[in-house]
Amino acid sequence: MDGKVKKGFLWGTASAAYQCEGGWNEGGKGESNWDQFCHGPKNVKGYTGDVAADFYHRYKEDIRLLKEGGHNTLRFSISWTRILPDQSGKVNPEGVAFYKDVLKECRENGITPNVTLLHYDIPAWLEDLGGYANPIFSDEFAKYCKVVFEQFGNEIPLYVTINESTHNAYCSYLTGNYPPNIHNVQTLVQVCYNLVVANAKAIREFRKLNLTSQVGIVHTTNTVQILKDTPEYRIAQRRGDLFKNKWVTDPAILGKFPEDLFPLLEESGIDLSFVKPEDLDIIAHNTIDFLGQNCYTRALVKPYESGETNYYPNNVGAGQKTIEGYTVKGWFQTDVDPNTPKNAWSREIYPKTVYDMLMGIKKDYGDIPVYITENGHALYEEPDENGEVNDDERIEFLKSYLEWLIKAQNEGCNVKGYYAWSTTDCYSWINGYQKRYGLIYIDYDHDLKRIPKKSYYWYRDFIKEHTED
Ligand code: BGP
Repeated sequence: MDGKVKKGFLWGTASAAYQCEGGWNEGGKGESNWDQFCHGPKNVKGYTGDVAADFYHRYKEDIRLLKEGGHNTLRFSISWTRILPDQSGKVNPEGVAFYKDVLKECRENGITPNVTLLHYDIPAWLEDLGGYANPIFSDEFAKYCKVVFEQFGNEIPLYVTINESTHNAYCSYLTGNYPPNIHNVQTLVQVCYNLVVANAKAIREFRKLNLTSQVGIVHTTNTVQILKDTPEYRIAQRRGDLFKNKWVTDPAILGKFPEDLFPLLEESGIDLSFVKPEDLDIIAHNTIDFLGQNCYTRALVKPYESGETNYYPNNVGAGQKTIEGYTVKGWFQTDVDPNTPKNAWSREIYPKTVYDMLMGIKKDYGDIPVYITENGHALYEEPDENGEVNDDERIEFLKSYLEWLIKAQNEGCNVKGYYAWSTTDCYSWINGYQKRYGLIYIDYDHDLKRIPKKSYYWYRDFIKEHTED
């Protein structure tokens, strides 16, 4: 496959505060739920983001590397507790100054910042009050967003309210591998709802300021596919799509929940008394300007057979042979295609999913601008005897996904940017540091030295060769 993307396309990489910043208690930062969890007894593996890739102290070096790598954008997130360290709501000037410096560095290096306000790390005090499950969550989140919009205004051209609300909710309230480590389907549904409301309330604050910036949400659309075309499989596919995607993207883009969602939830025994008409009104009037899509793989589903509702991630790596997946009682469960390759964390490698996803968005939502806000390949890796990291497998992965992306843009999809996950190696939630995604290697044993991998140079050349003049 050949082809180029249109001029002005954003090419970059992505990261998140807890995973790359470090400096967990520096500069007046308050404690987050991830600090609390990683320092507590439930963190059985013992890894923390206390230092991570030390972006907090080395952002200048990292941003310079991005420029040299031909990037024109960077996606990163703001740590809520760096801006508002405690419940008083008092702004931390050192936290604001840190992000102002990062933004300045981006500007001076021709890097457009794409900034996420919530990438999994909420204040520990809020977590102690029930976190996402507490109905006050959406108001607290909107208050924090208002501060960020006021402090940074048009310095940030692309704001993302929330990263992967449902994935976060499934891990936190279904699998229980993320804090607060709960398994409760009723609470899960309420959390997903609260996050939809939180997104809309944040957008309401954004609109009040009449900024020239744009605001979006980042979702991970696993395009839901089936291996058999029967009525039962098609029902499972629709239910999978509701569960995986539509209860985030429909309200964010169309301003309303899918019509079949609430009846199906009630049929499954969920008490929906937390749904409030005033929330639905806020959702209806506060929709996004663009959609961020994290794209790793598709979701293959089949009709429900047995088992309780759960999500089975693979935080073990090569030692775990079962495929990551879902069971949603009465709705659907994960299917497996034995013929496709899987990575060491049992995730299916299926490059065409980016094309299918972009085509699906075009069909369901028309021309809404889309950014692929994450796409990447996890590997166990270390430098060879020459000190080089030859990640040919990652290059193959990125190349194949990008070819499908270019094809989708050439066929009329409004995709405007692409971010490889991740900028440097960083903390992988629960997995720790052996699971690497970066285009830049971090030598954790030698002062966090940065070593651009082969994929970093490959990406630089790919950008040059595949962008229209
Ligand atoms: C996405 C998250 C990222 C990142 C990535 C890889 O879901 O938005 O923060 O972690 O997945 O996930 P993992 O590190 O679990 O492999």
